[in-house]
Amino acid sequence: MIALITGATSGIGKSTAQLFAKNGYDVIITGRRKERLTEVQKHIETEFKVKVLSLCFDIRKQNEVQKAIDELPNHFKAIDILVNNAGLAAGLSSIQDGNLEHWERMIDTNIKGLLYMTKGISKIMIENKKGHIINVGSVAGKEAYANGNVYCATKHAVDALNKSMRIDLLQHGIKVSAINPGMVETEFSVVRFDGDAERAKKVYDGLQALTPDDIAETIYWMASRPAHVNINDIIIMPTAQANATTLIRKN
Ligand code: NDP
Ligand code: 8X3
Repeated sequence: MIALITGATSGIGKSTAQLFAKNGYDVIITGRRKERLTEVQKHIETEFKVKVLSLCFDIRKQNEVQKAIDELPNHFKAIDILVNNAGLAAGLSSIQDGNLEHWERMIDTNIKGLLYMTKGISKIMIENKKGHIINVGSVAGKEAYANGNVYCATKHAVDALNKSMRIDLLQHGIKVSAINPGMVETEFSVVRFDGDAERAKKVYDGLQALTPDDIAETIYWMASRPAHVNINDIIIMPTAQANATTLIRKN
C-alpha cells in the first residue's frame, strides 16, 4: 500500500506520513525543505522499515508538480492514498490592509497547489481503478472570522473542491474525504506571522490545542474504513474551542 502526503516536512503532514508508515504503507513525502525531507525519510526508513520516496518541489509550480508525478518510479505509481495537506496561512489583516504577496501565496498553495496534485494523481488513481483522496481543509473553510478573509476563502474553496471532486470521481470508485481541524499546534502560526515565534506561541497560550498526531490518527482512521464506507467530512476541534473564535483559555 502506498500513501502520498504533501507537506510532510512538518506538522500534520509529517505525523501523517509517520503513522501511515507505522501501519506498513510505503510513503511518498513532499515539501520544499530538502534537509527536512531527508530527515523525515531517514527517520521513517529506520523506524518503520518501509520504502520512502522524497519529492522536493514547490506545489505552487505546476511544471514542478507534473514533473514529479511523471517521474514517479513504477512501484510508487500504485498510490492508494493522497493526503492533500500542504498549505498555509500568511498574515491576519483586515481586507483593506491585506498584503498581496500573502494573498497570492495562500491562493497559489492552498487552492492551486491542491488542484495540480489532485489532477495528476487522480488520473493515476483512475488508471489503477483504486484510490482515496483526503483533503486537509480547516474550520476556516466552514466559518469566516475577522481578518481571516483570504485564508478562509482558500479553505472554503477546499471545502467546495472536496464536495465537487467526490462527485467527479464517484464513477471511478475513488473515495474523497475532508478533515477540517480547529487549532493544531504546528509551525502554522510561525508561518502565518512571518517567523514571529513569540506571537505564534500566544495563539496556543492557556489552552490545549490539538496535536499533529491527533489529526494523523483521524486521517488514518478515515483511510482505514472498509471499502464500502467513505467519511465525507470531519470537523475536529480542541475541546477548549467551540468554533473558530470561541475559546476557553485558562489564564
Ligand atoms: P506546518 O507549517 O507545520 O506544515 C505545512 C506543510 O506544508 C510543510 O510541510 C510545508 O513544507 C508545506 N508547504 C507549504 N507551502 C508549500 C509549498 N509552496 N510547496 C510545498 N509544500 C509546501 O503547518 P500544519 O501542519 O499546521 O498545516 C498543514 C495543513 O493543515 C495546512 O493545509 C493548514 O492550512 C491546515 N490546517 C492547520 C491548522 C492548524 O491550526 N495548524 C488547522 C486547520 C488546518 P515546506 O515548508 O518544506 O515546503
Ligand atoms: C487553521 C485554524 O482557526 O487559524 O486553519 O483558521 S484557524
